[in-house]
Amino acid sequence: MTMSTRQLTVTPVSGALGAEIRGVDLTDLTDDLFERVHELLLEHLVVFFPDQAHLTPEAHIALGRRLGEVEVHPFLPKVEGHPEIVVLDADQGAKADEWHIDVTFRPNPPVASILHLITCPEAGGDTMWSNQYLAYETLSEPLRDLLDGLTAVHVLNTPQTGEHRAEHPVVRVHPETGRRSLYVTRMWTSHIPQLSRPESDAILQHLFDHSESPRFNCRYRWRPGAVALWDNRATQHLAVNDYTGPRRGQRVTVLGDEPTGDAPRWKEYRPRGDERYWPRHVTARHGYE
Ligand SMILES: O=C(O)CCC(=O)C(=O)O
Repeated sequence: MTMSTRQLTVTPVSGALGAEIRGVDLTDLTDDLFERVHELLLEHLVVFFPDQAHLTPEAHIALGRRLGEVEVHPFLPKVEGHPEIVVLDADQGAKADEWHIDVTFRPNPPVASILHLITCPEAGGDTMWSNQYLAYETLSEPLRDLLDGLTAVHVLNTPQTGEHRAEHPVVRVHPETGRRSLYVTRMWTSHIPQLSRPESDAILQHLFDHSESPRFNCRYRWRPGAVALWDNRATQHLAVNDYTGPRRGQRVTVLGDEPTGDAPRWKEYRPRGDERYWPRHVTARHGYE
């Protein structure tokens, strides 16, 4: 159902998460309007602002700064003169077509991201998000109880980037809403250190499949100039790679958070005898193959 509050029109994108907000000019956000947008972000997890082609780099960065510290990304290409804005250009290989939470291989992954799509295909190139509160809440009680007491290791390892690695709770507690969400992701999570290798592989595989399920998803059809603002603490996302031709976006990323959850209830798993420990769920990024 579409809801109009004062000058805003809010239209849910799916039953799981996401809302399109009309009636906002992101270059001219009053404090009151920003507060409303922030509330809508916490409620819907990803909010979309169509028709923002006039958004300047300065206004894009300023919106990020209202939410927290703006990241200067260590290796992605940037907009000239604006190191706070990364360029995601499909022609340069930026096709993030695997489910992920942004940058979980660092100790302080982003709170939020703001993507301004400048150029997009006539059809295709949609982005999907998945609600990780629902992913957690729909697990059985015994599995939730187990996961509440575990951590997971997240790894990026490529020749260009070197190795980045961080350990976070498998279930995190959102610092603003107090809700629990699942916090593992196919792109970066390598293993659960308290479990044996086959246990970790099997449980992670189940959690990846479950957390990406269509019943927790929304899908956004871009038009040039639209902006998406998402909460990286309770969502995953993927860009659908079903197009050819140009697709180019500019992203500001907001930092200022360290994932917290329950303390781990068990020590690290100790392999017995000559048992080999490396997790099986690895990709080329992790360098274990
Ligand atoms: O290109 C997109 O739609 C999503 C990009 C993405 O995955 C990201 O900014 O982390």
